[in-house]
Amino acid sequence: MSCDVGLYGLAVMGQNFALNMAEHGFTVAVCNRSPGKVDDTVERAKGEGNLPLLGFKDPKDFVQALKRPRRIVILVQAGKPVDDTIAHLSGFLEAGDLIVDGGNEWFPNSQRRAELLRPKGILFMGMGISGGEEGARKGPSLMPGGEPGAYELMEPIITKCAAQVDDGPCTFNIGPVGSGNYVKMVHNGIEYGDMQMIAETYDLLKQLGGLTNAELATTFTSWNETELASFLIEITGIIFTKADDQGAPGELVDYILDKTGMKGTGRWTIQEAAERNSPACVMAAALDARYISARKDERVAAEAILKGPTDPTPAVDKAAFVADVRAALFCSKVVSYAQGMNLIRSAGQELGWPIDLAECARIWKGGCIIRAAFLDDIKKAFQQNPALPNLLVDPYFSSMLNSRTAAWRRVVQLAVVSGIAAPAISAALAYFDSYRRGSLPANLTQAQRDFFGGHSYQRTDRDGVFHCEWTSAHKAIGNIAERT
Ligand code: NBP
Repeated sequence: MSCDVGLYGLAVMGQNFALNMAEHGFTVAVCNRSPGKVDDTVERAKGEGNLPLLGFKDPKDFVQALKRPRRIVILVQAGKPVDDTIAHLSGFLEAGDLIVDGGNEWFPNSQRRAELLRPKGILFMGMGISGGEEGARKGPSLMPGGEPGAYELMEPIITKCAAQVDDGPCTFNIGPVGSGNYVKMVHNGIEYGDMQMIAETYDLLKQLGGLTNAELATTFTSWNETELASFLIEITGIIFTKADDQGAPGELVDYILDKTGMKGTGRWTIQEAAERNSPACVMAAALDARYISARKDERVAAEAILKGPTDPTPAVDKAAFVADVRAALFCSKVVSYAQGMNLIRSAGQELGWPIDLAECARIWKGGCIIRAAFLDDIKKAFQQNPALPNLLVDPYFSSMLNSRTAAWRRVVQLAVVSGIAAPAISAALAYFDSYRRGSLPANLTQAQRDFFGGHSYQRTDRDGVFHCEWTSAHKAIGNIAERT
């Protein structure tokens, strides 16, 4: 029997994505380094409706079971395991076959692998998969970027296996190799930002608003019916209702240590934002918050040394405060997504990937962790104006922001005077206040650069490039352009 597609790597993601493909009618061959997982997957396929899935313990048999041109999805740990797997499998492949790496991979690694395989005529694709275990099984958001012809080979499978939303499957041909990994990386950075901003709203509502877990659950659940409707808001509402599972009184959330782990894709996003000169302060604040959270012992020691505000915490009207926090969260989210979209565009321009931002927003509407109602509005904004310089100046979003800035400011102000850190929400407001100003104090920064380094400056009142001797001991030397 010839199989339609192969899946190598049967941990959480691979096993579930293999079953997803089989459920959509594709005959799937599966293989894994440790043979036990092959048996587990075959058992699951039987148990979940006798799905068309065949297990192979020998990679050569696995490859030979596939119809040509062969399509193999790899879902092993990113980095060296992917190189090892490609080296192993490619020995059995022929020109025209395709390898798809579905892991969270650093995009230059995908580009390097594509180059390595090109002389053999083997196609390569890096495809970000979002949605975790459940998404992989029931329909993830798929972000493919591949060699010419690669998408066409995978299209019949991935358009069926991706999450389906009102305007189609949550996938599209993002562009060349690396672009799919890049979009997935930014997706993960946005995810960091969303999670941090929600954590900040929780802190503010609890510390300043005095909301109990029951009230927090009600608040987040009701927010899920508003412009904030999203997967992360929905699960947050549920988290506050979960009783402790070890028999301690109250809710589990109160017993979880305040240390956040991470696997590195958020850090890549910030490294890339710096590389592309693209502001990403919300995601950077979220990354910093994770680093600070990890230093639990230091924080506990510092608590006894460093003082917070001495003035009494201002009293708040609970209902009004909840409304303000909702507005602040929405505005901050808009800033974060604007920064993520701009980063994708900057990279796309520099790397020669003409990525469709409206389509990126659309494929995040379902299946993935950042799925949210307002992604439809983001899609529309970029559809109406693909050259939109910033989501903030889209007519819909600018009006949403402008009508909420007073609430946003009240929340940040209250956080500051109360000594409650809200780094992502505050950073978002600072970005908004910088971006909306035609004049910034950067004139002074540039003057300093010219003072100590002769870096020159432009003037507001005349053309040219200028340098000045800033102390009386030196003579002004005038317009550099005129001198040269
Ligand atoms: P893991 O990232 O935990 O990797 C485990 C798999 O890698 C196993 O199949 C293991 O084989 C295989 N493997 C390793 Br480790 N070293 C290998 C080697 N040298 N050669 C061959 N196989 C090797 O699996 P995962 O959590 O399913 O994630 C897979 C990819 O998807 C990763 O890139 C991950 O970042 C990404 N991702 C994960 C999630 C998630 O929620 N887990 C979500 C989105 C994306 P073995 O069984 O023989 O040890």
